[in-house]
Amino acid sequence: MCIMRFSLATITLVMSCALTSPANATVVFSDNFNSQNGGVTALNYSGFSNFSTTGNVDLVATPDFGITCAGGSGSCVDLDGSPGPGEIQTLASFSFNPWERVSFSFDVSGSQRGTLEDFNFGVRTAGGPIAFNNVKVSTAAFGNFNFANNVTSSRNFTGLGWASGQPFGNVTLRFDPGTAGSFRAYLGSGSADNIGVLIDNVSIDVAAVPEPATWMMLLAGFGLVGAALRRRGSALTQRQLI
Ligand SMILES: [Ca+2]
Ligand SMILES: [Ca+2]
Repeated sequence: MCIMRFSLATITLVMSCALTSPANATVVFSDNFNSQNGGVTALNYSGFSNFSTTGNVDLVATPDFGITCAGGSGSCVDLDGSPGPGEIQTLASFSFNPWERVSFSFDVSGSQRGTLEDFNFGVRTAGGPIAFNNVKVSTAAFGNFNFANNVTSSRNFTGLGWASGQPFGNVTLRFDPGTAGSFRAYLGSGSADNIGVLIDNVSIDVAAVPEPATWMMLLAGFGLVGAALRRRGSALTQRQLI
């Protein structure tokens, strides 16, 4: 029985590790815009360190125009420039493999200036279409949304309306790529009246799901169970013979 207790404890340990071990998340990109342009507001800004721009977006430093960026200080991006519409897209592209999970995350708030504003976001593959599996968008404001798998060159989410007073909250797009590839992430607005949603704290991470090491632990655990059961059977046989 001692062998069995040891084995069950081992199994519990292995299963516990498999279920609770954080995925091997690697943050491959993050930008809070706070040091951009020396922390100074710039309308129709296109000098981002990590993003290209299309159309016009504004870099806004708290508390200019009555705007407070995420966390109560620092800078953020108004996606509807002077005027918009505008878009920012990561300069770098980020690679992934089929055993990994990709998450593109950012904080977004309403305009803080009395208008209902739209925005759109997504990812564009840099090396041709890929399978987007287990696509999920999580929002602090409105909960979680799951989407069907498909194979495409870009995964876009458009026409999202954010009320003026909607506070900064996280939005995360995650997907499990079916094949290796790479992508750039973007955020944009369709309106052009100088006032848009505010974006802050953009990040991208790539995590193995599950980690190969976790699978190895699971396989090792199953091996121990098999060995324990074989030893138990052998002991019973010996007792029966005695
Ligand atoms: Ca910021
Ligand atoms: Ca607008």
